[in-house]
Order: sequence, then structure tokens, then C-alpha cells
Amino acid sequence: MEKAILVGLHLQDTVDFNYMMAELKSLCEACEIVVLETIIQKMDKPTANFYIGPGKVEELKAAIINLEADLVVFDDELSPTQVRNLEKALQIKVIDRTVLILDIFARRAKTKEAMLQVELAQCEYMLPRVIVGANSSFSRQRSGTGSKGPGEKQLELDRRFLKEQISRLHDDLKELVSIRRTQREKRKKDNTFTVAITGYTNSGKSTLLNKMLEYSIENSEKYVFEKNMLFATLETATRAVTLKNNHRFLITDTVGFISKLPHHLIEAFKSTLEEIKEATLILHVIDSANSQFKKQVDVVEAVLKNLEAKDIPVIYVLNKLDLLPAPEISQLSPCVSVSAVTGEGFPELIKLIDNILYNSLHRVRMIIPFEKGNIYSFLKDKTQIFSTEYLDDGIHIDAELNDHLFNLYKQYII
Ligand SMILES: Nc1nc2c(ncn2[C@@H]2O[C@H](COP(=O)(O)OP(=O)(O)OP(=O)(O)O)[C@@H](O)[C@H]2O)c(=O)[nH]1
Ligand SMILES: [Mg+2]
Repeated sequence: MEKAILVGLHLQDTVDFNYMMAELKSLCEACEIVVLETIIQKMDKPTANFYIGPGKVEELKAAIINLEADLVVFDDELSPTQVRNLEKALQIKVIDRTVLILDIFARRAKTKEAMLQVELAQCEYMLPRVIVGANSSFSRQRSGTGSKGPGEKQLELDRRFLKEQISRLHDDLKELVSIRRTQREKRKKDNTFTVAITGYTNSGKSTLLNKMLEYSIENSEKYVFEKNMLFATLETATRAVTLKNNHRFLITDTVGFISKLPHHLIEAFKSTLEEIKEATLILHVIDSANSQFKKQVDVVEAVLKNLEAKDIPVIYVLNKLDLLPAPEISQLSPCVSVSAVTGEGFPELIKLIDNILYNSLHRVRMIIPFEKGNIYSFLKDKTQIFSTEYLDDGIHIDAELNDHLFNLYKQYII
């Protein structure tokens, strides 16, 4: 196990500094790094050369020797110059928050798609940091903390090779993405509603999906992996839920978010996150037992905005109700309090989901004249048709229309 000293820069306008440092420690733990000590400096802004001030660099140097540390972890993304200068001055491996997060992703990635996405993000991160003839202390930045991913073989890579690698990864991913897209389009055609679960990492998204399966009348579905750790889930899992009233929807669990999520990762995981964008409804799961949950909500909302998913209806799910009474938050609406462990609040949550998905639907009987066959094909594509009969006066159907289609084809409804 590697032993690290954490370094945090407490900028004047950061209100949640202690929380961010605690989160950095959890990220280290997820990478099996032991934290020996935390060194903090209060400043107005980072210095260009070392991120921290020159006096702090000296203090850090002494601490490294005293505590026999193997590496130093900084609380925010360092510029290539800062890393270079720090490594030179300290004679030790220097990494930042971004490297830690990339590393956790590399350790957790299991599917081909997730592995390619992580590798892509790592290569993009490395690209500006690879200097011709760079000294070997850069190796950690390249190979992470002994995880899979690009790994040791990258030591000899130069910029050109990295660029080739990036374009190869893009090509490989494109192929996988098109498969996923085809599946999604099929779902759309089948007129299946999709509910996407989203939220901060460790908020209970996977636990919520598993609990939801218990409320499905056809529950032959496989449970997903849930665990008390950052980024337990990296791949998307989709399961079908059929409610007692036979209303059916698909529910999707996917990767969680964290503050300062490296933008290369968001880019690389766009295809995974597209699932959220294409959903009929979003469940935003909030760990209301976490004292910083409001901050976490803001982080998630910002990512959703970045994904252009802000026009999709959202239900705010205040989770972990069994640990603490649910907080009163009037600005989050509609909102349900639940416990994904005990199932408390689930009947309300399910009712709300059902209402949003199905309430705006009108069950109707229609007669579509034969010469309007195109309307029939269109409806078959867009809505659920329960029965079809070809009679003298046209095609008789029993269908479920949303408001829009209901108004559009009013004249054919009987
Ligand atoms: N007490 C309590 N614990 C919960 C609840 N929901 C989830 N947990 C716990 O919180 C931890 C994280 O749960 P997950 O479902 O893996 O969280 P996630 O949001 O999927 O996390 P990532 O996949 O890592 O982003 C686990 O230890 C769960 O048992 C809840 O309602 N009450
Ligand atoms: Mg999960």
C-alpha cells in the first residue's frame, strides 16, 4: 500500500473545503492509498509554479522525509508545469484529484465499453502532460495506481502514439455506441418508457433499483451490484418493472457523479450518460443523510445541464430515510422520501412514477380510414396499440395516446 500526504489549498471563497478534503481521503481509500497527513494552505489563488506557495513546498518536503511518504496527492487538478516543478522539488510522485478519479474508474471498469471509455479519458488527460524525454517520475501519472487501463506499457509513449491511441479508442467506441443506440431505438419503437436513475456517487442508486425490482410483478430480473464505496457502478444496467396495474417501464442505473468530475471522463462517458438524456423520466437520488447533500444536488444538476438533459421531468428521491428524518426542501419538487434499504416510501414513489408516465395517456378506440394507412403506421410506431381489426369502414384500433396525439387525431376517436 502506498502512503500519501494530502495537500489542500483553502481558497477564500470555498465554503465546503473540509468536505472536499474528506472526499479526497475517500478517493484515496478507494485507490488503496494510506493517508499519513493532510497539509493545508490558505491562499487567494494557486501559484502558477507550484500550486502552493514556496514556503509550503519546503514544509511539505520536510513532512515527506519525516513520515516516509511515497507520494503527494493534491486536492485539485494540477497543470503539467506544476506537476513537473513539484516532482523536481520534492523528488517524489505527485498526483492530483483527477488522477485518483481516473484510477478508480480504471479499477472498476469491467465491460469493454467502460474500459475503452476510461482508457480514452486517461489518454486525453496524459496528452498535454507527456513531454519528449520526460523523467520517469511521470510514470504514476501515466499508469495510475497500479490499475489496469493504459498501464506500464505507456511509459514509452510519445504524444504521437497517444494521439493514435485516442483515435483508435474513438473508433472502437463508436462501434459499441451504435449497438447501444439500436437497442434504444428499438425501445422507443416498442413505446417503452425508460426511467433513468441518476445522482451523486454512493447515494443509493443501485440499491434503489434493486428494491424497485421487488415491486415488480414479474421479477425474474437480476439484481445489480451495490456497495458502500465511491463509484461502485460504472456500467449501465437496465431492468424491466411491471407494476400491479400492468403498467410497465424500464429502469436504468448508471455511473454516479462527484464534484470536480474530470471533464475528460464526462466526455468519454457521454455514450453511457446518453441513456439519461433519452429517458422519459429521471429519478434524482439524493443521500439525505449526508450533511453535504445540497452541494451534491447542485453538482448533479450541473452535470445534467451539461448533458442537455434538463428538459426531462425529474423526481427528487430523498434516500436513506431510515438513517435520519427526511429534510424539508421546498425547492426540490416533486420530491419523495424513501429508504432503498427498508422500502419505506416506495409505494409513494411508484405511484408518482406511474402518474407521470401514464396519467397523461388516453385509452381510446379509433377508426382509421384505409386511405389513412400512414396514420395507422405512425401510431403503431409511437404508441401502444392493444388490438387491431380490419372492418368495412376502416382499421379499428384500441390504443393509448398521449395528449399530443390525442389532440392531433381527435377526429378518428369514437
Ligand atoms: N441506511 C441506508 N443505506 C443505504 C440506503 N440506500 C443505499 N444505502 C447504502 O449506501 C451505499 C451505497 O449504495 P449504492 O446503491 O451502491 O449507491 P450508488 O448510488 O449506486 O453508488 P455508485 O454506484 O458508487 O455511484 C451502500 O452501502 C448501501 O447499502 C438507504 O436507504 N439507507
Ligand atoms: Mg451504483
